[in-house]
Amino acid sequence: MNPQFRRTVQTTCPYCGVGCGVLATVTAAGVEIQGDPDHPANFGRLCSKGSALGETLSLDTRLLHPEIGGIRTGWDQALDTVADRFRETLDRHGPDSIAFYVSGQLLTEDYYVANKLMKGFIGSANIDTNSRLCMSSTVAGHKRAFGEDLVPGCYEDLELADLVVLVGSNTAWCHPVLFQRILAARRAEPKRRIVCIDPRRTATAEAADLHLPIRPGSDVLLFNGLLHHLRHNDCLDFEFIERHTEGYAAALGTAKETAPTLPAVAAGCGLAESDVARFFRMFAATERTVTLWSQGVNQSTQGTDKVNAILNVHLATGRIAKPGAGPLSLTGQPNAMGGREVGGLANQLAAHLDLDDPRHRRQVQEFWRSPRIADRPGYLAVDLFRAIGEGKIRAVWIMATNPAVSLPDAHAVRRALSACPFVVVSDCERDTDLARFAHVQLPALAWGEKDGTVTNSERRISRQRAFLDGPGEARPDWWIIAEVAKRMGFGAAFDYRSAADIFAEHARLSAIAGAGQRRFDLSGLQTAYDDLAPTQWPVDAGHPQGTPRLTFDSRRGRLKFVAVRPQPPAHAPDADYPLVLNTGRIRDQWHTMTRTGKTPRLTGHMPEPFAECHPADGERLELTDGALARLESRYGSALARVRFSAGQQPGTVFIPMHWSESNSRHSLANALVNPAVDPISGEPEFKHTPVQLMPYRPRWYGFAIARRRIEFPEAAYRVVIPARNCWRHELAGEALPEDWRRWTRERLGLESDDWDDWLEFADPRAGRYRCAWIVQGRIEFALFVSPSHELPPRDWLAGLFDQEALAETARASLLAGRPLSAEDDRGRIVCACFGVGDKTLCRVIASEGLRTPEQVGAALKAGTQCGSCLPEIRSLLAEAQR
Ligand SMILES: Nc1nc2c(c(=O)[nH]1)N[C@H]1C(S)=C(S)[C@@H](COP(=O)(O)OP(=O)(O)OC[C@H]3O[C@@H](n4cnc5c(=O)[nH]c(N)nc54)[C@H](O)[C@@H]3O)O[C@H]1N2
Ligand SMILES: Nc1nc2c(c(=O)[nH]1)N[C@H]1C(S)=C(S)[C@@H](COP(=O)(O)OP(=O)(O)OC[C@H]3O[C@@H](n4cnc5c(=O)[nH]c(N)nc54)[C@H](O)[C@@H]3O)O[C@H]1N2
Ligand code: SF4
Ligand SMILES: [Mo]
Repeated sequence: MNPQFRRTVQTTCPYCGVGCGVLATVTAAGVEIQGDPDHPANFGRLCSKGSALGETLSLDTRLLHPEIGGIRTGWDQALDTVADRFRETLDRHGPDSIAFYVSGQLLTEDYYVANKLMKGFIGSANIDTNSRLCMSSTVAGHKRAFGEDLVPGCYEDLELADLVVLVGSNTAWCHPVLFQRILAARRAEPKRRIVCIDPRRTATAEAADLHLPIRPGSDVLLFNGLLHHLRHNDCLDFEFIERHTEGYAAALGTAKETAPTLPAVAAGCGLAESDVARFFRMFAATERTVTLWSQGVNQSTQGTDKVNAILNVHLATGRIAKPGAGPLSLTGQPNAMGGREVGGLANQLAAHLDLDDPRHRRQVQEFWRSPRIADRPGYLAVDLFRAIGEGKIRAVWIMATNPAVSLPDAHAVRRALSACPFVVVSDCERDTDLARFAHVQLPALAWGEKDGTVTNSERRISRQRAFLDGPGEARPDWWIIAEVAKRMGFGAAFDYRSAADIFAEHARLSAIAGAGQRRFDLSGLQTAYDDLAPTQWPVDAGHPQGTPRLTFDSRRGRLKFVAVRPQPPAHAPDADYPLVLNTGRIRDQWHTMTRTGKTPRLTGHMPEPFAECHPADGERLELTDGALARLESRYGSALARVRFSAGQQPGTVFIPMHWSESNSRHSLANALVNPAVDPISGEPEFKHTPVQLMPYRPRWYGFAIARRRIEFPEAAYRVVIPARNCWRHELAGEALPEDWRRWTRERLGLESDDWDDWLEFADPRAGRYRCAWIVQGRIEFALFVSPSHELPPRDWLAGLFDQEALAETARASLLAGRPLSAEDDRGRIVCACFGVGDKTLCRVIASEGLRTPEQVGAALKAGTQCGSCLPEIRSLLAEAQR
């Protein structure tokens, strides 16, 4: 490439539903990433994950060619195989024997085509999506309250609100740029308040003015209590209730009955009465209130009811779709919303039309000119995989999601997949846990290569634009689906030349839906696809520039209160499984880590799977902070590093969802999680599984740092972590090798005279062993083994792999197993942008007497770029001042 060459493309971040605009500049040296100052979601900001996008584009683990049975093949052969097999299954076993399982990470155009093929041409509604695991409770709640899946407000409301209530959302880590917008608004107007309702004291809770560490699962009670309180204190907007809503009396009646008094609410939610009272007073007194929520609400067997309990208080106060006031669901995936618009769920049609309405079905069928149309809901995600296991579904196509990792009761899902006669997987990566079950693997273009649109949490449609050439034989998802459709004999309806063609068709269908009173309507989109600026739907004749806030008037039907009753989670802890397992996300990793797990910038913050519990529980259970623990539920078991945290409620344990067999052994969160689902939405209860937690006592702990990934098949616990010039392997084992040197050399595949310079320290009686292999002055490999989890600092050792020639002092400290000076150990990475660790931060905060994040930024640069680490820097500062 010409070294002068620079080309900047405006695109959208492929991670969370904030939907930040990104400027990607291709240079001879690589891809530079910046926030797009003109994008209204982020105005130039990016979080740690977005900033690191340029480092996740390597091709070494990509799937670049179609494969059948793990063997490379050509597109024709692969597509014919898929189409023939689907056609044959359809003819022999009927439309419902085939299923698609898709994803909120597909672009709208891909999603539209997948849904069209399944519902209109194969003729089944057996297409569900990972959004079932994510937003389906909100979709169901919206439909109950609004008659349609509508997000009334927009991000600007967060800056206009005087009170922001965050329910079951770790916004600081999961929607970081929005969280920064909320914090900036509070800085600008200090009377503004933030309330966080979460059983854990998260980074979000740390930054809030009031944290309500609610008993897991009790949100309906809290919001019923709030509704009752608002009525009791005469804070309702009766004019709004009368003009726009129905069902108020019943909802209030149920709220009164189930949440009779403040003490009853506080006791039921496990909260201090004074805290509940303070929250209720704040809510009552603040007209401009926005309530945001995500998975602490949705992923519950009461998820839909939780959503309606929240919507009820907004309807009752008329605080909806007003500047600075309204309910706002935070969507997880970049295109969770787009999927909802194309009807990608098994109980939707397309363009917000209803599967169970014969008129809607006819409209869509006529528009598609399709031979048939699904006329009843298909299987919802968890049931879909159950049906695969039972042999009811005989062929499944999975796109852009990894159910072997992300569905609850993962072992059952894996059994189902291995029993399924035909599994097709479209992905960008080659070696995922799911790939092992695929009969056919189809290589999809990835972010930066593909072209299309996504819709963020505030209904804003933005373009993702390609800035890289597609590698190998990878193709856009829509193309792959359309090719299969053509080969199944549905050619005419799938003859698209580009994503733009598909979007135009989708917009035309939305116009039909819009004319029939649906709010989802893109009929007014005038600009050419390529130039499409970020726009909020509906875009119709009345709103050619899009619509920041929806208006509600009775012409479109009344908004509905839903009477909701608090229910306990599906499974209560008992003597065998006494703790409640909560699962979720960490700041710098995205789901199964296929992209964020590639860059050391993002793996440093929380490199290993962990189980966070209250220190009192930990001590009672004889756990040791930093050692390993074993978790067990009725469904499976997992290993994780123990972290004591006073922010974790006694009786609960939290583990992250991210680790899989591809990068760890025995640390799969969903091996533990129960498959209970919300009866209305079908969304799984990822946040509440009874488990047992106990010390795991391996014979040895160790870690190895190497220039490449090493299998270590005997290690019962093994986590692989990419670092800058090496791979870290965290290990623990149950069998003690007789001879560590021989064991090590076998793992490295070394012949007896292969090694050059081998440093070694062994104390077999104490169970300690250390070695380092140096080739031509450069370190190749180091292993540290001990009977306890206390081992030398990894960051420092990994840093030695940056040296082209190992310094003499480094050799000495290698064998001593510790850095010669404390400064060499920066500790665990806190600031991902500048690689600043917790030990460095604590040292400098103490030695220079720093008191504010600004001072820390001036001294170490930490926190000055993306700001995702500011909540943690603030807690380190607070600790230092304690
Ligand atoms: N860094 C990062 N960001 C992401 C993602 C990621 O993988 N990594 N994924 C994206 C996706 S797809 C999603 S869906 C979002 C999810 O974003 P969030 O919903 O913010 O993330 P989670 O960590 O799943 O869960 C949120 C919180 O719910 C709390 N919770 C558990 N039980 C209850 C309860 O009964 N009541 C209440 N009130 N709270 C409870 C948990 O303690 C947790 O802190 O994040 C998006 N953003
Ligand atoms: N225990 C527990 N489990 C959970 C959750 C939880 O909180 N706790 N949260 C749930 C939620 S909210 C979600 S959203 C899910 C997420 O779970 P998944 O969707 O399973 O996780 P991802 O790692 O995002 O999977 C995306 C896959 O698509 C591939 N991919 C990326 N881009 C493309 C593309 O353009 N085309 C194709 N074909 N493939 C692509 C990636 O390589 C990756 O393999 O997890 C759910 N599971
Ligand atoms: S907040 Fe971060 S992950 Fe989410 S869209 Fe913006 S840059 Fe991407
Ligand atoms: Mo999600």
